[in-house]
Amino acid sequence: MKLNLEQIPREKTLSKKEFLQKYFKPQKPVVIERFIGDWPAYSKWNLDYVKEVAGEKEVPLYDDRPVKHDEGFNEPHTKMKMADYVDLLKSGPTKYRIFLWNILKEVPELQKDYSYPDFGLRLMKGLPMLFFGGENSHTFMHYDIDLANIFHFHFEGKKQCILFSQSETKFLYKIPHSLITREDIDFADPDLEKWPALKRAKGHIAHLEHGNVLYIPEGYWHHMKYITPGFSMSLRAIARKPKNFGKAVYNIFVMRHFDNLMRRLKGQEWIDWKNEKAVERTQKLLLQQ
Ligand SMILES: O=C(O)CCC(=O)C(=O)O
Ligand SMILES: [Fe+2]
Repeated sequence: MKLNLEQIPREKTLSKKEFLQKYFKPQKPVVIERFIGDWPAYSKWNLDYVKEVAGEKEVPLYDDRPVKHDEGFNEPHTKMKMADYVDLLKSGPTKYRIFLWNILKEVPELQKDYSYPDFGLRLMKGLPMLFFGGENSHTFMHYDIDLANIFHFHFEGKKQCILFSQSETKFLYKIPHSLITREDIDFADPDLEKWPALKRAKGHIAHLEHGNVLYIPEGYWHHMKYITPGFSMSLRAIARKPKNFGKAVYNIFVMRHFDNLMRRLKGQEWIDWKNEKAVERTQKLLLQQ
């Protein structure tokens, strides 16, 4: 048995009005295939170009090791020069990813290559973020701390994206006081006997290719698997639903600090407790369904 995933609709292109009516208002994901044909990035951005403009930059890298108590929230696992990282990506499968790399701060000249599209939402101009991954690497299933609307533009290669709305959280073995699910679930090929609640979850799936943009509605869970090496840029717009906005404020100002404090106080015991709780809570909720 497999996860219950429906294909995310694909549009060749989309007007602002259609986007707002068909996708933003009902909070549904969509892939727009040919939206950025007029951006210089569309023809210029690939791994060789990144190596050329940012080769000397030191980049923070993440692999898929489980969260440890003595590592802070989103702390990188190693560092490397971008030129060496691009070589590594091209040499074969690697788990190393770059997560949340701020273009404005790191390589401002890349700003000339894209513009902020008018989807009818106010995009946060200070936070264009890049993400890189090697063949077969994946991000953990998570949602973003600010539950933003995300426009995820993909460059070079192929990427698989699995999404769940917040309404499915009860089936996903969410870790309390964090934004992730159990890290030992492989969402690309999950063991549904071991994680039976997943059979109940209804999700969405899409494959992105160069130049495609995926709209991820507010607070949606997302799991990205790089089928081939590549990178993406996310632009974000603040959560509009009061409930989501409230959660964002709580996560940023309370949850994150509470979790860091508990890691310092209780160490690995805190992490282990949260992992157990994730299973316990999901099983309990399942019985109530
Ligand atoms: O594609 C990735 O590596 C992660 C993207 C992501 O989590 C995001 O855009 O919020
Ligand atoms: Fe994310």
